[in-house]
Amino acid sequence: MQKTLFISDLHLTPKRPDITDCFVRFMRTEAIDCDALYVLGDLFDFWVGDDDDSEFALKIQAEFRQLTLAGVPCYFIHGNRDFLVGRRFARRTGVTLLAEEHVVDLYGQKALLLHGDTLCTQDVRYLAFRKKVHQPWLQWLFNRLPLFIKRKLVSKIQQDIRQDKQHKAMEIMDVTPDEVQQRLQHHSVSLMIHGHTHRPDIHRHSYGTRVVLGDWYEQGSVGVFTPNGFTLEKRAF
Ligand code: LP5
Ligand code: MN
Repeated sequence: MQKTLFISDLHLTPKRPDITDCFVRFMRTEAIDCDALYVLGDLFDFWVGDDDDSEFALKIQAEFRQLTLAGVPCYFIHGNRDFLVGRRFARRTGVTLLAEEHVVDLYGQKALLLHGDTLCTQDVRYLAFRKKVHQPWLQWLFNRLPLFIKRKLVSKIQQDIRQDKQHKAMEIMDVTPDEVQQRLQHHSVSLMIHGHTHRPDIHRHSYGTRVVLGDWYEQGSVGVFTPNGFTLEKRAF
């Protein structure tokens, strides 16, 4: 059967072997049979850089390598937790890194793919933070630090900003409808697929459809696109 699979917000970490096991099962038994796999960001809980040579980092990369070697095209859009996935990761895995907004043709229907963080325009503190950490010169500098220093820096920053998120209202952390409409119009498409908000749903509006992928905190979540349409499905741990 023709199908294209979408996943996001797995937040893979060595601390959650249950998520990793579900992901490995998904890759080996399900993704192996699909036309293409799209990862729409936050695959990792945090990715400190392509120099991460931990057993865990290598294991996840090996799963993608096996899939692409088997002839399944894999694509990746950065999330807010894995914006440091880079060219070395892509080379090692055979995964194609896409721009932050990518239009794909799915069996004749065009769809705009993105992580979803940039749609939350009310979250101005996050967007300012994002702008900072996306500066190429800062990433260049950060990538040259030893791995253990990068890990320390990341956990320090994570600690420092944890409070900030706790004080945000839920609606601030959801997409801004006007922004959704604008991005669809900009790309002249009527379908958008994203993750990030962890509020899986299919929203149908007069100006288009917005599919939100689910996270992998308590189960696997997969967006399945076939020539007959889209379904959001769960996979038990
Ligand atoms: O993913 P989720 O749902 O938990 O939260 C996101 C937003 N949070 C983040 C933070 C990352 O998860 C962790 C960042 C670690 C940073 C390491 C940087 C290493 C340096 C790299 C240099 C190249 O993405 C959260 C959103 C939420 O989604 C919903 O959309 O609200 O945003 C925040 O909480 C961000 C705060 O609001 C920003 C606070 C400003 C603090 C300024 C610190 C400056 C640090 C500068 C770093 C160079
Ligand atoms: Mn995210």
